[in-house]
Amino acid sequence: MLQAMTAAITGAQRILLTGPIDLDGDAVGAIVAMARAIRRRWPDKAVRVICDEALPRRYAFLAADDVRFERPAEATPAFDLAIVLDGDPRRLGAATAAFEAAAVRAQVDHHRSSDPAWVDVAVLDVDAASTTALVLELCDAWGVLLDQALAAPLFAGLVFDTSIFRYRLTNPPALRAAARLLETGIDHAQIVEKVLLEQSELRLRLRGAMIARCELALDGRLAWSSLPASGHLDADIGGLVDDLVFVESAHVGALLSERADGRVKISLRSKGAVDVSAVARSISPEGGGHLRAAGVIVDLDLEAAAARMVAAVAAALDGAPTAG
Ligand SMILES: [Mn+2]
Repeated sequence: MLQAMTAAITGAQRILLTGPIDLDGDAVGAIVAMARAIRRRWPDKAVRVICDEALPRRYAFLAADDVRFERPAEATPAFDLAIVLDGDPRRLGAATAAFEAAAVRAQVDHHRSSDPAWVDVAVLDVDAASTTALVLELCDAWGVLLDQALAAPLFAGLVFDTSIFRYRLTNPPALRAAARLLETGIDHAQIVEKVLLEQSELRLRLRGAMIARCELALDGRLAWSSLPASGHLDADIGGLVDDLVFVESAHVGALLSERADGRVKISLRSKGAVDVSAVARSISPEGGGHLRAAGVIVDLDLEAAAARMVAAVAAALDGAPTAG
């Protein structure tokens, strides 16, 4: 798995790194660390980062000036190798064309919804706590020295995806990786603050609106809420759904958010009895994610999206062993 990726990079000159739409802390951390690691190991390679969106401001501190996040341009010549990190080729948005045009397509990911058949080279491990944990394995395989420039983005991905080592994905390899990253002297508390704890005034108010509009359904087993379009971005509400799933009676939490493009993003969380990655896929084939955290974007208005979501969760709860 790692050898195939190493061979693909060795055989390429022009390398594209990309990530899924709605870049999160793990995607950004994985892309930044991967770009730096490839340049260290192969200084002659030309590495570019092209994503659907600009680098979210929250993560700007991870990228410095050496890793520039470009938006897709019409006249980009084809790459020898394109690598999508922390996502799959179906969710690249405007970066899809650049990815598809590459001679060799590769993926580094830990999502259940990913299928290695979609790419030529896959480093795929659903047990990895974060995609950055897999990038760390690549760094080790390449003998790249772990310093703060690599450790900070790698740590950002780990704490983002485990929500500071709380979620089940937290495992001994993740904690060993974290210990190694801290040994480089990174300011881990500051990374946690910037990546997860700091929030804008807008986000605080959206959280309030979400809580005020929360409803319990399916005998309290579903706690859900919705946010009409208010100029907010997906990045403003990422993770707010966590508040919903931890309502005592709930097995599933769901937050529906109306996007600027008129579509509705459905974010799903589970305490474990229900596989919300399967729920997301039952709502739309484009849905996906992890067993306990998943999402899907639908072309419906808020009301219709809510009805579709409640029906899908009801069906999943009926099939779940601890439901009822
Ligand atoms: Mn991830």
